[in-house]
Amino acid sequence: MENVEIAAVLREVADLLEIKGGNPFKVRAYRNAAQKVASQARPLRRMIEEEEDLTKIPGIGKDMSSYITELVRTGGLERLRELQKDVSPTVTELLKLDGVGAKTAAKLYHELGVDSMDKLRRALESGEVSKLEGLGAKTAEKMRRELEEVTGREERFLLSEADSLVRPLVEHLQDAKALKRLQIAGSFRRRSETVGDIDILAICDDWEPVMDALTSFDSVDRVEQSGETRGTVVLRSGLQVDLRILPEESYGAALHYFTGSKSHNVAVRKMGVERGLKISEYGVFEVPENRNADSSDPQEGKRVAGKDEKSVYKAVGLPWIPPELRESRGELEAAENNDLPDLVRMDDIKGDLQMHSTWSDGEASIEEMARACADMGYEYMAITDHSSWVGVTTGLDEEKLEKQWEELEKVRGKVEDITILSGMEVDILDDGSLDLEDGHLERLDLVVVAIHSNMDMDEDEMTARVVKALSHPSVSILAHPTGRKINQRRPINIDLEQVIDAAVEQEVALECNAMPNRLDLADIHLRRAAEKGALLVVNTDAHRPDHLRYMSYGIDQARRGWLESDDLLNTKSLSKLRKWLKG
Ligand code: DGT
Ligand code: CA
Ligand code: CA
Ligand code: ZN
Repeated sequence: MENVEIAAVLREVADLLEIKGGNPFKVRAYRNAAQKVASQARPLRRMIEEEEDLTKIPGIGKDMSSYITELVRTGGLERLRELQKDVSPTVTELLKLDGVGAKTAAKLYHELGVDSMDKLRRALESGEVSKLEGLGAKTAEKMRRELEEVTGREERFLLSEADSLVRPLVEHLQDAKALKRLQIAGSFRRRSETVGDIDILAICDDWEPVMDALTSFDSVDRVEQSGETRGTVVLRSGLQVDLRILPEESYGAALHYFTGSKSHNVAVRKMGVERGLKISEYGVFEVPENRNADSSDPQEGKRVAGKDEKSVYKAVGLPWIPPELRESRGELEAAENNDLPDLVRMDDIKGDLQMHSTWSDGEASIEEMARACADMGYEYMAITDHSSWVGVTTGLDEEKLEKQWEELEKVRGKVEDITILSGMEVDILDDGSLDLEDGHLERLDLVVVAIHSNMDMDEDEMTARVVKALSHPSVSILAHPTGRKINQRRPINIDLEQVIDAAVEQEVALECNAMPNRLDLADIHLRRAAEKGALLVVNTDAHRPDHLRYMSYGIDQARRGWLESDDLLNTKSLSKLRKWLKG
């Protein structure tokens, strides 16, 4: 059982407990624990195997530790089964609706017996919902719209979730006898922000032990098929995994085919047809004069390429194309013109310019964050705690900020192998002004601005709000520009073209927030911004040290946005960064 799965169970307990009306402290304890577990780099199952003490993890107490141990050892949780007797287990579905929290779900459930999306739809239609005390017609209407959206949306896994579910499976498969080579293809290899399923390719001397390894993997919930060339399983988390076993000579062609995207494949295949070649997952074949390249036999003709991926591209006169670009967004033309971008890499990153500490809603001290950033090998970092507006947290006002500077100075003395910039994530208020007075803004090394409140303004108002904030001379970075959360919250209504133009004019960097459920800006917007001459920056927005490793997801997204090292602010050396901040 992987950390994400454990976290999901703990979250479910929290949800059910809250809907039942249980002790709010307990609810919070489960929720916190779920968060902690999900972001641990080390698999808890391994800690349990090695009889390590889970309470070492901050936020995991004794009770929680025994629940997690029970869950990992038995695959279930008595506490959850009990709750599911008290409260209909399907009622947590309702929480997927934006704006429906446990309180509303509890009301719908206890007063109307609503415990599923279907029943909610009926209750909305009959007008019962709008009659509930404290809800009203407006809320009911919003619920109806949300319901439509959620039911039309397929659940896809975050790339980070897929990563943590697949890593142990790959390790397990690699131990299988007779395995020679293994690689993940599909949207996972293209580093899409979400993945529908996982496509694994393997070469082996004997298929049986490899298939057996797949179907016997601990997290497998059910086996859909398993045979000589293909196996499909569904993991307990709901993630489907396809394994294909290939002959060595086809490996490159299959890797190319199953990496996709589909539209990229179609375009490459078309280039093949123009050259008298048939390109399939089995290889690249010369089509005999009298035959049609579109005929159905995949293997006729002489094999001319396909052992490795490079040979497939070479057969149509192209250099190898990085998987992140294979979305049919002009990469074939760029490749033909020898104009593929030299994509940014993790090694290019010299610092992280947005993170939080215990001075606002972060969970680690400045010193802990600084040491963790130094461990990442960075040259610099910025502490950017929230300003005071953000209602949910205790942000910094002017007085606290002065105190924080004193602490920053102390930590600078202690952690010398990294430069710590003083920053702040300042709220953009409704009228576009900033939540900190100018005198203080000027004294900061770095001012990050962001929208955290009143997120449902209409487009014109929102655009004007953000554009005005960018015109403030102290602002360096616009954080998570669209505010979206994948599978959770829609982006704000905003005209990004205008925001990009303003960012270029005001020399403000636009963020690619690397939190795996944000990835904001998204790939196509990153690319658009760079094309228009905007500077971008990949930040983790870390709230504790282990979030810093999410930088790689931001880099994945940046690569999908065709970004090169020079397009980013945080690939600059410290002296160049300082110059830019002053300029
Ligand atoms: P996903 O799983 O929805 O996140 O996205 P993918 O891209 O992993 O798609 P998937 O798993 O359905 O198929 C894996 C790759 O196989 C896909 O990227 C391209 C290739 N493929 C699948 N079906 C077709 C097809 O009908 N035509 C072509 N040309 N390629 C296909
Ligand atoms: Ca897939
Ligand atoms: Ca698939
Ligand atoms: Zn923020």
